[in-house]
Amino acid sequence: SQWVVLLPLGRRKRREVVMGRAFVYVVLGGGVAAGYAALEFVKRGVSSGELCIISDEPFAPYERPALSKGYLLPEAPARLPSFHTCVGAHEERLTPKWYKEHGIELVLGTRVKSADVRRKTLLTATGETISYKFLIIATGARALKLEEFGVNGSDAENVCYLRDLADANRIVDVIHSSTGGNAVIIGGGYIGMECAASLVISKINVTMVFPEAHCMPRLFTPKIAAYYEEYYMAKGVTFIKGTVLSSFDIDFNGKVTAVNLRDGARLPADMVIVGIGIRPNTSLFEGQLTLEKGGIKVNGRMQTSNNSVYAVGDVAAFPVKLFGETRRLEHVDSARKSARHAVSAIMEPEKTGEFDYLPFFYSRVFALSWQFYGDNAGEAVHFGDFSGSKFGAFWVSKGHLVGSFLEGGTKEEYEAIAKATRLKPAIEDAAELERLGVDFALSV
Ligand code: FAD
Ligand code: NAD
Ligand code: ISD
Repeated sequence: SQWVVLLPLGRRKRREVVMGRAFVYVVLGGGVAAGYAALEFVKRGVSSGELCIISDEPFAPYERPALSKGYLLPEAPARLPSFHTCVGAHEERLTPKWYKEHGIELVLGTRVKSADVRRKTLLTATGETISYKFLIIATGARALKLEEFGVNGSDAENVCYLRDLADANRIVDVIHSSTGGNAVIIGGGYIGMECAASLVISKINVTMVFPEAHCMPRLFTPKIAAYYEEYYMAKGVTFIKGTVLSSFDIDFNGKVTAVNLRDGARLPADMVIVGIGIRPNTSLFEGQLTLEKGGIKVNGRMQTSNNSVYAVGDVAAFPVKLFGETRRLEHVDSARKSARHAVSAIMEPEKTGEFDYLPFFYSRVFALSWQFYGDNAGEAVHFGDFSGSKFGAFWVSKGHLVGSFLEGGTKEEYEAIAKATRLKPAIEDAAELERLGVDFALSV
C-alpha cells in the first residue's frame, strides 16, 4: 500500500511530505538469496502486492557464480537474461516479467541508506520510506579493497574487482584491450583461481600473487593445492607465493603498467584483478541487531535478535547443527537454502524446524570440477590418483568423518560423499579410508 506522512523536520519544525510504501514482506538486497526467497514466497502462496525486493543493482536477481565463469569467456559468454535465479538450482528462471506477473515489487537501482528496526522502516537513497511487517536482510558482501591493506591504486582504469555484473562488464572490457598481454591476479582464493582460468582461455598471460604457501588456503590441503597449481602452470600460469604487492606503477593515463611486490620483484601488467576476500554488508544494522563472526547473528529459523527481521546468505551467521557452532558461509548453496528456510519460517512457522545445513562448496574451471561437503577440520586423509583426474580427501576429527572433497567425481559419487559427510561415520582406520577412497562413501 502507499502512504504519505507529514514529518516535523529540523528546528523550525517545517512539515514535509514524504512518500512511502508499506509491504508485508521486504527483502533488502537483490542477489542470489533474494531470488530464491522470491521463488519460495510464491511457492508458499504470497499474495500480489505483499512482497518487495530492494536492490542497488539495476538487474533482477541473478546467479552470481556465472560472473567468474561463463560471463568472462571469449566464446558464447553467459549473458542476462540466461542466468537469472533460479536456474543455478535447476529451477524456474525468474525474469523481471515473472516478478511482475506475481505482483512482486522489484525496486531496482535503489540503495537503502538507513534502517530502523524499531519502527520497521527502510529509507532509500531516493528519499522513499519503505515499511515492512517482516524484513529479510540479504545484503551479501562487498569485495575488500587494496586500500584496506595500505596499497593505493584501486581506482586505476585497469585494476578490477569482481562482485557484481558491473564489475564483470568492466573486466570483459579490460580483457578485450589486454589480449596477448599480461595480467597480474592478486589473491589465491576463489576469485583468483576462477578468473585466472578465464583469462588464460582469453589468451592473456597470467601471474598469480598471494601471501600464503599455496592457493585456496582456506580449504585446500598443500597436496590438493599442488595438483591445481601444477595444472594451472601447465596452462601457462605463473605463481608467486609468500609475498604481497607493495605498489603499482601508474602511467599518465591512469593505467597500471606494473605491479611491485614486497619482495622487490616488478611485474609488467596490462591488467590487474584483485580478489582478496570480502566483508559482509552489515553496516545498516550495526548497533540495532546482534552481530557475530562478522555477520548478522540468526537462530535456526534465520531470525535475528529482532523478531521481525531475518538474515540470509553471505551476511548471516547461523548455527550449523552438524558442527554445533555458528558459522558464516560465503557460498551460493548456503544463500539459496538459507533464503528458502527463512521464507518457510516466516510463512509457515509451525511447520518449520531448525535449519539443518550441510555446507557445500564447489568450483569448475578448465576441465576441472570439484565439490566439498562439511568441515575441513581435523586430519586430512587423501585418496585417489593425484597424477590422474580423480582424487580427493576426507577430513577426520575426533574419530569421525566431518568433511569430504572430490575432484572429477560422478553425480553418484558426489551424492555419496555428501550423504556420508552428513552421517559423520566413525573412522577407526585411516589407512583403510585412504585405500577405499570414494568407495568408502559409496558403502556408507
Ligand atoms: P549477493 O548475491 O551478493 O546479493 C546481495 C545484494 O544486495 C546485491 O545485489 C547488492 O547489490 C545488494 N545490496 C547490498 N546492500 C544494499 C543496500 N544497502 N541497498 C540495496 N541493495 C543492497 N559461491 C559458490 O558456492 N560457488 C561459486 O561458484 C561461486 N561463484 C562466485 C563468483 C563470484 C564472482 C562471486 C562474487 C561470488 C561467487 N560465489 C560462489 C559466492 C556466491 O555468489 C555468494 O555466496 C552469494 O551470491 C551470496 O548471496 P547473497 O544473496 O547473500 O548476496
Ligand atoms: P577468498 O577468501 O576465497 O580468498 C582471498 C585470498 O586473498 C586469500 O586466499 C589470499 O590468497 C588473498 N589475500 C589475502 N590478503 C591478501 C593481501 N594482502 N595481498 C594479496 N592477497 C591477499 O576471497 P575471494 O577469492 O576474493 O572471493 C570473494 C568471495 O567470492 C568469497 O566469499 C568466495 O567464497 C566467493 N566466491 C566463491 C566461489 C566459489 O565458491 N566457487 C567463486 C568465486 C567467488
Ligand atoms: O550455480 C551456478 C553456477 O556455478 C553457475 O555458473 O549458477 C551458474 C550457472 O549454472 C547459471 O547459468
